[in-house]
Amino acid sequence: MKKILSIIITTASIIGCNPSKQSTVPSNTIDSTKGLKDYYANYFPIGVAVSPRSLKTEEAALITQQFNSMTPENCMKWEAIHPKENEYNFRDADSIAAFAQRNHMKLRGHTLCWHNQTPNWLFRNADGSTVSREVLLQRLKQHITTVVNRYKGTVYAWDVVNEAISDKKDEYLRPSPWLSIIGEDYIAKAFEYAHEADPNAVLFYNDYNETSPVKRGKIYRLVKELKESGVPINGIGMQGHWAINEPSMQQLDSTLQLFASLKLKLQITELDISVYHKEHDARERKPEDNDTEFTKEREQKQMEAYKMCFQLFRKYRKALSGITFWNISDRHSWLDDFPVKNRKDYPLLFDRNLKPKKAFWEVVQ
Ligand code: HAH
Repeated sequence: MKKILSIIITTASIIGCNPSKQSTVPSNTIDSTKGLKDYYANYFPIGVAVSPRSLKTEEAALITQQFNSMTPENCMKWEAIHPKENEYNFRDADSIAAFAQRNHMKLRGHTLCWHNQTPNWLFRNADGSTVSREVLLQRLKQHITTVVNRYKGTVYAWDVVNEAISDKKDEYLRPSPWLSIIGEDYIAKAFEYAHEADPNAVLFYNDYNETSPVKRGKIYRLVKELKESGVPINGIGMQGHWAINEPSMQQLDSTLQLFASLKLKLQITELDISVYHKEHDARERKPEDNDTEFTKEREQKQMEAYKMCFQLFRKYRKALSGITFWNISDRHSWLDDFPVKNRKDYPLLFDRNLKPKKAFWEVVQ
């Protein structure tokens, strides 16, 4: 018997998203009238990860003043946009898409296939057993087709596969239900489905810890093999979750050089620079973590790190087609909870009052 899918589609509520309402936003939240996007107009678009809520607060004025591209931080992830098999929730993503269109901003989609922030039903049959390769491919195709189709013409680029590569030295792909149920070709399939749904979208493989010599070698290999076997992949997204002590200039330079040599698009998709020393694994907070002030020393080190990064971004301007910050200001960052739970971080160019930090002036100089 034919299975009838009843898809509940929640459409955008545009209430509260009217740009004319922005006139109520205090104009003194920032001193300069020129934004990052203007300073870098001849280089690359400058983007920011946003939540639907941020577009209804005073942060909205900062976003439109500083940035010409956006990425939804969470609301296009599988668990948010497709929480149940027959239920899509487009409301939040729609409101971000509408804001981008109204303000003539680019929009990146994040992300179609990932091992995190996925709902429980995805890998299971109704009886709780693990789905077959065929069923999971069918679900992946249906999801990608639906989501990519909906934002066709608004989302110009997609992070198609996120974080498929292992962080372990001797392991190539990350163990995940995608890999164990479908096999290695789940990556190629995701790109094919996305390309079929929107042949004009720019399709990225996106990953973190991309400046590590071991991991970048694996990313290079994966993307090169995909490209050579005719998979419709257009670019590499380097997340860029960095810190005051990592990567070094040499490390970042050689990574950009290596990826640029693939002659694909290259973007920094999730930039932030933590004021703490880099740690890669999540852990609980300890007494030693109590020093969480944004000290002069941290400010200085972060400024130098941002300066170095943007020097190199300018050097590789021909290869780079976008730099996106992961969150807007130090008011809120995902790093407030990662890798150390509940430890305040200050990783962005705007402080908690939405004022540009010293690092901002270093970046735009
Ligand atoms: C990124 N992962 C994700 O791409 C993004 O969707 C999320 O909002 C924040 C960061 C980085 C990461 C992780 O999730 C787990 C361990 C290390 C790094």
